[in-house]
Amino acid sequence: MKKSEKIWMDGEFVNWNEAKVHVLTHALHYGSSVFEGIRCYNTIKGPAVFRLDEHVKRLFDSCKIYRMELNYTEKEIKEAILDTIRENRLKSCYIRPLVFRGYGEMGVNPLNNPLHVMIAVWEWGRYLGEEALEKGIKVKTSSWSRMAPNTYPFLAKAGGNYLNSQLAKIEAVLDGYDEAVMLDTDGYVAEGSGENIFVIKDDVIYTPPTYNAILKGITRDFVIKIARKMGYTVREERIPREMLYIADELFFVGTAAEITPIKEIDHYKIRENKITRKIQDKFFEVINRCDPEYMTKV
Ligand code: PPE
Repeated sequence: MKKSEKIWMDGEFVNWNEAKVHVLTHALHYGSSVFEGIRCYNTIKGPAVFRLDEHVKRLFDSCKIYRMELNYTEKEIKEAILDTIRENRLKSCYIRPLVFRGYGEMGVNPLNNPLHVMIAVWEWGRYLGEEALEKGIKVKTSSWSRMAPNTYPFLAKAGGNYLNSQLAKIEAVLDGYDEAVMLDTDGYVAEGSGENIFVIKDDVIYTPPTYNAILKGITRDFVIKIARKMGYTVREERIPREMLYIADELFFVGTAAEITPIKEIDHYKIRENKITRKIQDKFFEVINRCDPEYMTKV
């Protein structure tokens, strides 16, 4: 990864190389962390953050689910994020706020361990490869299912959830694919290891509903809104696996992945991407012209 200069740790800026934790940090042993992934873009009005309010709200929701009581308000965290971008003098970057249980006691019970917050920013290009946005990617259905209801809460963006994602991603990469599509425990389409998925069939746009073992993605929400504004029918409904194979178009969305077309799934070719392109263009148009409905200036 590309290093920046400073990381915000519990209210102070520390040098990138000195932003360290103890090896007995609770989160290292038990996955007790929640985080966000946000992007700042260089727009015609200067650097601006895409859907900052929504991301910070989701971070606080994740904390609530895991009973992590922050000593900061949402407003303070938003300010800290903007300050961290300014401090590093970056025009566009990826933003990673992380809340984690620290060093103190050992054992599963996390309630007596200190809670820490850090915010890192760095330049991060194309998540799924240089040409992913233009040419599309190859994916496979994972042999691993997304977590079942009442196991790990999927509405929390928690560090531990990404063990499940890692298994799927590792399998996909070792098998020669760019990314995995995961099903829920009933066999319905859920999401990618780090993206939400959309399916287009006969000009109707489908995406799995929030109860289908998915992270309630902020890019997903944006795509649903703008696609409807563009006149498309968007349906949040359960998607059987084979629907992916007969789709006209398929694409992934997420902060890191942005809008990435899928050109092949399980060796079935997906030949079109007309509507995907239109949505992708709209996404970058909203960002580049710094639409105040979605963008917060740094
Ligand atoms: N599902 C998962 C499992 C997921 O991790 C992400 C984001 C999404 C859907 C899309 O959510 P949103 O970013 O709100 O549109 N994944 C983040 C982390 C990726 C990583 O490798 O780290 C991201 O895109 O920032």
